[in-house]
Amino acid sequence: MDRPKKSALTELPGVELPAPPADLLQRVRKRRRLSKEQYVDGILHGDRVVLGQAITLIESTRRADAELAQDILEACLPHTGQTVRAGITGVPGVGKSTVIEALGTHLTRERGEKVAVLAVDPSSELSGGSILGDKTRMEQLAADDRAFIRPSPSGGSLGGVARKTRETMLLCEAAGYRNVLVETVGVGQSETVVRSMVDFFLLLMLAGAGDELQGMKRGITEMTDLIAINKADGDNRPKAEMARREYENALHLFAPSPSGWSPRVVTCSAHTREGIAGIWDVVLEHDAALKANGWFERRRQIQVKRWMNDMIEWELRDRFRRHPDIEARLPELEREVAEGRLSPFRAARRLLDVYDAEIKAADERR
Ligand SMILES: Nc1nc2c(ncn2[C@@H]2O[C@H](COP(=O)(O)OP(=O)(O)OP(=O)(O)O)[C@@H](O)[C@H]2O)c(=O)[nH]1
Ligand SMILES: [Mg+2]
Repeated sequence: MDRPKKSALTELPGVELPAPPADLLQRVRKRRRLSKEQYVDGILHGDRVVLGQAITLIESTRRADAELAQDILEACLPHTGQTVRAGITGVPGVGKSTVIEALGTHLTRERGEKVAVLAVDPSSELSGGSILGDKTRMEQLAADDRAFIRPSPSGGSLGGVARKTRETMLLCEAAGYRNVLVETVGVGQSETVVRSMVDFFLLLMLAGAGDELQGMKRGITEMTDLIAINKADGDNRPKAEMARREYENALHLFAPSPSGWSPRVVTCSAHTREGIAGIWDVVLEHDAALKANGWFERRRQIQVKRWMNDMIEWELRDRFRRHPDIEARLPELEREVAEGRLSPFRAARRLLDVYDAEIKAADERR
């Protein structure tokens, strides 16, 4: 286990005490709110309980928690980045969670590495969390000391969910998880958002599921580094192999990505685990190729710039909506727009003017 012998939580100056029982320590920690230093120390020592609590701060809607979370994040930032970040997508039922279980245990058992499993699922408030509901699909990984599984943060917009997942990813990296797998539901915009936070994007497909070109929309193939036809086991094997060749041919129709990487197509079975190690080999090959030609660094720079801009937009929207004058006037103006008495353009302008005036007044008071 990577847990430290001593951390700020267990250390008493000058006294050597036997470590308290783990469950007691866990209960005490749960009740106490730690200082920033204690959180950071715990995370950097790979303490899973402290890591979990820090993530809870990131997910909290309380202002004080959010500020503490940002302080912790900033202190952890220098210890992040030396990692492999992979996103996994595919239609519901394709086997994302089962593949993650297989990939994750390949990493922990065969490669002896730590892995964090996160998710972006903006619908998780309704469904109760995609990964949590799937813990049975990740039984081995959930019981593995080298793995850390965190369900999708719930509540809020896709942007809010993505922001929290990004920050969670960084804390996990600081805690020594050198591989991060992010599962996303294969619907809506969440793939684009996950693509913008990972280095490698894996699309899972099924053979013979009707439309062979399911998901082969331009957008998704441009984002994809590897297509894996899952459930290539039993009677399904020949069909999967056929689908693999079809996808491979279809991919030739698209121009290669600017990074120089041409997407691959493989078959795999999360049940028999055939092809699972091969998927990770492709991830590592991609990692090495893009590091060699400079695209790895370039993409990460693009991603952090986008992150900064997302933060600005998110924060501006939040400040605007929480402003008392806006809160007071918004319902009335919405009603007028809905009833056709005011154009949406004019209503938006009016609210923005109110906000501008408020900022000007605040500036003058300073
Ligand atoms: N035969 C076979 N079945 C598989 C394989 N991988 C997954 N399954 C089964 O397919 C079903 C769906 O698997 P999940 O891993 O939950 O799929 P998912 O994509 O995570 O689904 P959502 O989270 O609902 O989007 C389960 O019954 C799995 O046991 C495989 O390689 N072979
Ligand atoms: Mg799943």
